Amino acid sequence: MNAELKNDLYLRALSCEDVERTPVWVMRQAGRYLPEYLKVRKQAGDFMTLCSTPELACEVTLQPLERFKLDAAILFSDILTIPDAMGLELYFAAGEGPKFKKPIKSRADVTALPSLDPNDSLRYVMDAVSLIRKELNGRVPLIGFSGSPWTLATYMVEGGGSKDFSKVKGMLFSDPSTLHELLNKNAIAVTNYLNAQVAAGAQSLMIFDTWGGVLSPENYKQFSLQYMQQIVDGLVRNADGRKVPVVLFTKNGGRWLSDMTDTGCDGLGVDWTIDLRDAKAATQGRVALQGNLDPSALYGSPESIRTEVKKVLDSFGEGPGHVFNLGHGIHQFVNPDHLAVMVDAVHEFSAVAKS
Ligand code: 1CP
Repeated sequence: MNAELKNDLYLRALSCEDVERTPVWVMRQAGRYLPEYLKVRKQAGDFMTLCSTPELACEVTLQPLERFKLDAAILFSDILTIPDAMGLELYFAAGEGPKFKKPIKSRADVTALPSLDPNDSLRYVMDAVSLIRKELNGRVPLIGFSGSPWTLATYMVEGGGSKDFSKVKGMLFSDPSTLHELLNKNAIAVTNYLNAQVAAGAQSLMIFDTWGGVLSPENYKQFSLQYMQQIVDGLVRNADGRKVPVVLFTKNGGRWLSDMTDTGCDGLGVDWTIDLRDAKAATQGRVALQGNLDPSALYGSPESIRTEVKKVLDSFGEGPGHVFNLGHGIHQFVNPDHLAVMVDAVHEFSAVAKS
């Protein structure tokens, strides 16, 4: 498992060390836009079987690395494995996205949630991490991940995805102590889950706070950021004699980058609604920045993709601490060849800029 890392650009960039060129990976790089992914998912039968069969999860994790010159692999799994393991029973209704059979409806439901031993009920994730790490054989680092306590709570209370978050926001305003109890349980579960991923071989960690941006500034701090802070404080930050960088990503959280930096994380994922010049000014080199091409730019022509890549690199400008990424996950209907254009352009332009 400890094969030497042949490409550590990603880890070095997250430590704000100098790099020969800007490393690049893509949120949801293993997913539905890839025909080879769809083939394996079909073979698995359904999404959860794919996640819970380590050999298949490993296979789809490695698929994008065969096609594109990426500098990191991300574990193939989902943020909703935690509530599933807590007994909410995740399923995917055709064409409707993730849903829970037993959503949280009351204080009693929150109190009844079991505490998790990630090496027991989420053993399949740890087995996937170990297998992927072995199969990577030091090619690039492996990113482990989880959802933020707030983002997990939105799915747990709404019973699936939501447009207006009426149930979870109803709870926030009318019964905040129940929501805090849920968020605290989620924060403990996420901390243990991420530490178990590191023990199994993850070399960097990312926390996806996809829905933090729907909160007011005050509520963001109280109901999302506070619990990400709790996690950052509880994480193992070194493994195999090397730092395990932690990256926080709040979609639509551009206003709060300075507060997020105060958690002591190593990097921030930045969506495309903020200019990296402003993100840099807000964070003052205290963290690395990961982002932030608009995922829809990949619907444009190859020529326009190259132009947009250059703009993102220029907006970060000189100095260490940049990881190129999309500002959110790659869209399902993007032509994979367009992602190759993006990745190749990052290689070409950032190496020139640094030589
Ligand atoms: O049909 C399919 O194959 C299912 C589509 C899919 C995939 C490919 C889902 C269901 N999850 C995943 C994998 C996944 N999910 C990964 C690993 C892939 C990679 O990055 O290479 C990761 C990191 C996630 C994380 C995730 N799941 C987030 C946070 C990141 C984000 O996109 O904001 C969220 C919010 C989820 C929930 C979820 N799971 C699946 C879907 C379609 C969704 C989103 C539902 C919604 O819009 O509310």
